[in-house]
Amino acid sequence: MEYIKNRFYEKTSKCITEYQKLKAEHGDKVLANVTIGQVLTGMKGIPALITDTSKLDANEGIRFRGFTLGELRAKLPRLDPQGEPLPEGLFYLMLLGEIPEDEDVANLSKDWATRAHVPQHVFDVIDAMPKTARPMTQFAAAIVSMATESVFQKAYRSGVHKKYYWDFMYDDVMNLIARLPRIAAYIYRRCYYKDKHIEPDPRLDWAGNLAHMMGHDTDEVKRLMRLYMVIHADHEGGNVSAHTTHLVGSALSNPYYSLGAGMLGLAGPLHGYANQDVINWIFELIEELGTEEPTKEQLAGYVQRTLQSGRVVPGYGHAVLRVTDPRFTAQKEFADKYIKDDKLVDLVNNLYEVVPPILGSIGKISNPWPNVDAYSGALLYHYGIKEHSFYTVLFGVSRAMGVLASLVMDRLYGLPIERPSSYPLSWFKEQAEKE
Ligand code: HAX
Repeated sequence: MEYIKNRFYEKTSKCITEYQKLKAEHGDKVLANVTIGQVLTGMKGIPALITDTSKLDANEGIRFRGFTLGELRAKLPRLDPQGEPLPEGLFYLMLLGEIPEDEDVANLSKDWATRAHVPQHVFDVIDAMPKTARPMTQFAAAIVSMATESVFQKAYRSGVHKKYYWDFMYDDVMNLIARLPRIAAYIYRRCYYKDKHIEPDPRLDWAGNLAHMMGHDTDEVKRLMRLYMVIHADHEGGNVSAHTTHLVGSALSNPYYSLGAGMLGLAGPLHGYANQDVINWIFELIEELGTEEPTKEQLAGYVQRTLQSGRVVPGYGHAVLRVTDPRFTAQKEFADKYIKDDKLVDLVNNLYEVVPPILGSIGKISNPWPNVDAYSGALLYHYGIKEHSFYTVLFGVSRAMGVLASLVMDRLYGLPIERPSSYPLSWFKEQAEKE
């Protein structure tokens, strides 16, 4: 499947010159003034990272290489004309900047299937942990333990010229993405199905195989898994999982270390763990209210109690978005189309009516609208994937595609080690008091 790699090089290597020219000729150009407020609120809005794979607009949501989610769901290749696009197609688009043909996607599926063998020691590392270890702990440890396989690391140590780093990085990245479904499914079957593992089926697509190995081998779950893997894949470069992967990679750490670090960021409650928190919070709600079909007044009361107890309402709010997340809408459309009479899905839909006005009325919350995590658990639960402590692993399998595509580009551009400046709090106070 060398042609994908060659095309990637042909297309992206042109940008190396642009990058070098920008650096040499326009290095002094001022992009933006940084306010103390931006620094104190998590560096929001500071243009500081190069990410080509996707761009997030506050009022529109994510665009992958210029395409909205809706456009991609119509344009990317799929197995069934009525089904969801294959994540392989999205990866191709993120990497190359062009919509693939059916054949390209089929080739990528085959390429990943041939790279999917997971070394035994990775399973041994997972098995060394108690089954009660959080699935994200097992997932990140498994990823890091695969660094023994890193061709990038071997090449670096053998003294290869830095202009070829991207080439080895590409192979590591493809191997890594190819193996993630097997690792995720292994953790799933280990934790919840008494170690009764299911072998991969190399004829299946990447997401379909994940559903198969998890033991949810129906067309419906495969369709959901393809949607899930597409919508979670990337959210520009500043989110915690993407930024961490990129930052660790900037030290020329191998992609196994970089992604492992990124996944540990994803495991935080304000990021990817929110997809578990939402379901936990909803089950607590059902327990406290004593009904699976609460009224909107009951829901509003529960939301108020959550806020009064100093907690966040999980699945709502966003650091960049200021509208309902299109990834939420894509899942809602999916549910509206395929799911009838599901109390959990109905409850999630009712929360969508109840929560935003309450959060909006507080005043300090920048975005009262739902994000991707508000819906995903209800869909997985509906289709029988009820083990919510696993949900962030699924997010991680998908997110790997975006952050690793970017990592190959980072090495092709030859991006330097990242090193922003820090100051004591007193320095910021002095700046504030200056004229
Ligand atoms: N419930 C209650 N309070 C909220 C809130 C929510 N859903 N969202 C924001 N706030 C609060 C913040 O905690 C902050 O309070 P303080 O000033 O007291 O510290 C205030 O409103 C201002 O925050 P903000 O500017 O609106 O939001 P941030 O950019 O700081 O944070 C978060 C963005 C997504 C982390 C935030 O909205 C949140 O905690 N949401 C709930 C958790 C969640 O759903 N996370 C997943 C986000 C999507 C994602 O990354 N998925 O992986």
